[in-house]
Amino acid sequence: MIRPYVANIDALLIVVAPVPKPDWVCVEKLILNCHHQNITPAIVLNKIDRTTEAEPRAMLAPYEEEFSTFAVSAETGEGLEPLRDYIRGKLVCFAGQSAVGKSSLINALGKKTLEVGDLSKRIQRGKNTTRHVEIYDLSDGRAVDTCGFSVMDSVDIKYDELVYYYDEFLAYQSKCKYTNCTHTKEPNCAVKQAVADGLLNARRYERYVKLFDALKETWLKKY
Ligand SMILES: Nc1nc2c(ncn2[C@@H]2O[C@H](COP(=O)(O)OP(=O)(O)OP(=O)(O)O)[C@@H](O)[C@H]2O)c(=O)[nH]1
Ligand SMILES: [Mg+2]
Ligand SMILES: [Zn+2]
Repeated sequence: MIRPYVANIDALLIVVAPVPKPDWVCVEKLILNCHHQNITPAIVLNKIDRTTEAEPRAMLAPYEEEFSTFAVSAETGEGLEPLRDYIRGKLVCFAGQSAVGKSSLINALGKKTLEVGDLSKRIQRGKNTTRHVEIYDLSDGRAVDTCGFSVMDSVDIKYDELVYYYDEFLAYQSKCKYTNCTHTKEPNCAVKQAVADGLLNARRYERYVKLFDALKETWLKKY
């Protein structure tokens, strides 16, 4: 993978947290890159000690049908056992925004002492504490710590090319009314129909629309 720059991993653990505010576009982009490279993604919601009881389920719901998901706290140790089991015998890579707790999770899982950083008080953003990629031995597996993404990282997929990342849409789009259908707001869209008929994964389609809108907005702002 190019970002993070890693190879030969068994799974990419995409870490999100209630703070900093999750960048779901970044998450989706990582999922698409995994798909592209044949890497299994999993979603880890960290800092559940900072959430209400209902929040973890709500945040992970769009993903749990397709991927392994974990709700954990590196701080309290809550929920770490299933994650430990998942990592057993694997080389996994932690990725995600700065300050979601990637290094903290590796510390919690392996009793290591990686440097962890604070969030800046004013803007609640990470400070990019981890500056290099390194593999750590956990008791039963290995984990790669990576540098966090910051909100400034631009999304480099052009919105009208996004659809090519969703291979399974291709089978339907020739039947859309408009040849340049984006499968978002157009009438008589065969992709939308396939979602309604249960032929395409609805959660994945919803994330496509969300990412499409976000990419379009950034694109229009930029040009
Ligand atoms: N409340 C709470 N805070 C946590 C938890 N895990 C990590 N933190 C805090 O979140 C902050 C960032 O943790 P790091 O482990 O440095 O985050 P990171 O993802 O490695 O960040 P970068 O290296 O910058 O990409 C630190 O202040 C941690 O103490 C958790 O489970 N609960
Ligand atoms: Mg770190
Ligand atoms: Zn369409």
